[in-house]
Amino acid sequence: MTKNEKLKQWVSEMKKICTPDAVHWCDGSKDEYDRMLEIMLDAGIAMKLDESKRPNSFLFRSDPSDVARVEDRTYVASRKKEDVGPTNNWVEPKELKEKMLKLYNGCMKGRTMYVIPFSMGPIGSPISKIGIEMTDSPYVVANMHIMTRVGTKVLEALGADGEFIPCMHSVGKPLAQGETDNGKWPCAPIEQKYISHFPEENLIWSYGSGYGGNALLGKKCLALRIASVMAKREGWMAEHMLILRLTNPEGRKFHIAAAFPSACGKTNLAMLQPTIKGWKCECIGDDIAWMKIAPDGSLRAINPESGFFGVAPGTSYESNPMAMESIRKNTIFTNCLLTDDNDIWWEGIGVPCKHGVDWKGKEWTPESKEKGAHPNARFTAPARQCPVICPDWENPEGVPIDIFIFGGRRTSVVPLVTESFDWDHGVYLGATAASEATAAALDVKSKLRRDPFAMLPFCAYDMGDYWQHWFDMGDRLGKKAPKIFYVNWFRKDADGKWLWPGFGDNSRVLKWMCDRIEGKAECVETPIGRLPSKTSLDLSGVKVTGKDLEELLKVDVQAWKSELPEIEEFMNQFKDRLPERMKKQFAKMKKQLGG
Ligand code: OXD
Ligand code: MN
Repeated sequence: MTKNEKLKQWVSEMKKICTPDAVHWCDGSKDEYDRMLEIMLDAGIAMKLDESKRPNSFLFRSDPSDVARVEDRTYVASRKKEDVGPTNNWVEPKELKEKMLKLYNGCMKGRTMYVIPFSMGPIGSPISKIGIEMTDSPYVVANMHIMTRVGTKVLEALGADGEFIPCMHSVGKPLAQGETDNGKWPCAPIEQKYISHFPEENLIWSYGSGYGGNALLGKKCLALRIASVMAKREGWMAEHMLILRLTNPEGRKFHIAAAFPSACGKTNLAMLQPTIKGWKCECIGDDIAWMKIAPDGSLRAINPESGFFGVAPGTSYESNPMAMESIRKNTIFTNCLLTDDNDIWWEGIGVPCKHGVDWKGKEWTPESKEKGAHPNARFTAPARQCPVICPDWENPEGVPIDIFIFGGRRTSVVPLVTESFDWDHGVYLGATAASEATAAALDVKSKLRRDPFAMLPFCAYDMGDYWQHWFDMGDRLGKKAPKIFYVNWFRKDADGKWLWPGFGDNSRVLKWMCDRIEGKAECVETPIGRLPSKTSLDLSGVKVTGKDLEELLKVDVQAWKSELPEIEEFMNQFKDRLPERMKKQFAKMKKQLGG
């Protein structure tokens, strides 16, 4: 229990509304984790995997309607509509609360309400924040144990009058007297799902979904949406970025934070195994970075999470051996295929599967029409299990960021790597980032999606104001501002063949960036930014033909020019919130492209 009156009051208030059968305060212990899994094994919604192959690991199958984030059902309820801008769903806060209170009323009948005290970031770090999630889902409790720091030590850090971010969650499936889940993943129908944010109150209310970012509220809801608003208010940064450390053969350490939209290989890059001799890469985080300017003027980053909630399909010993090692034990799998020998499998795991049970619980063979694993099937694994986790990954002071990278999945037009001319141009590159479709959100259908800073689904205030915040941070960082680059690993030739080997060979591009910082690598000036000169990329031992390299580093001025009207239209939606400095960047780009 806690001495924090505000917390006690909130718990008792929500208990009255949700009427759970019991309340359990989570202590974060291993016993508690085991108990959650036991409850779910008994309810028939968890399966224990083979102990010798995958120790202490479990498989869940969600309801087919509850497999990803639901952007259409995600709301930002600021007091003023104009503050959320055109990229968020706005509802008047009072109206949304009234609607949701009706749903919360009695929603935990037959279930236990778990109170999860959690810290985003190492407990006690000047960059960390405390959240309290209330949930009726043992699946959420177990996942939060992995993804955040949970338990009594957080309540101790909170003390009697510390600040916390209240995160309310229910799966929205009360149980009648004697009813059990009986093998069925509990959730509410799509039209009753609400993932709601009240930024002025630092408050999160989620109802109806038990899955991922909709339910593990520390992640997208707190560490990105609510934190984005707090960061703007308080002068720091909450970004959808991986963090890694790259050490060169001379021992100099570079810290890189990189933003890519969902399903662009962020986890792969975060755990990169360099193919160039003498370079070492270590992972600090794979999804979110919180950054503050330290007293020495450097930008210091922490990973607020303590686990990986990674997309399983496509993960293999070839694409990401370090992720495969991270998930060998103590891992929760969701919506993967179950093999006949009680292990997991998914498309792109690198080994064949002849027979199994698919993510919907149906018999599956390679001849089946449907996929064995859902494209957004996930693993939840402790970060400490990653063999290349950086020794400083829990350093409360964070690591100093030298390089920002933006990117997206573009099969054409965008070259392998571009260095921005300066900070403002880098902000323009981040703002105009675009990617081709993803499976991480249920309801995103358009082919090319502009996803500024990979924050489109996660920035909970006007995107124009967010860009201004980036310009302001650049001013404050001055000479200590990280260099900004834009990358695209996904170029294809006219026959649909990948032009760049990717994966470990992406280290060659990172090396070029580090060498640029040290003034050791050449570049060529182009209208869109600085690109590597043909000889400055280290391609020793890799098979990239001269023709492919030329294509990878080509700037097709005509193609870039043809995207300008759409970029202009995209920017103009922010009306008077579009920063003057962004308009200037656009005009400059247009001029440079001869438009
Ligand atoms: C994620 C996402 O799950 O970005 O990380 O959708
Ligand atoms: Mn993400």
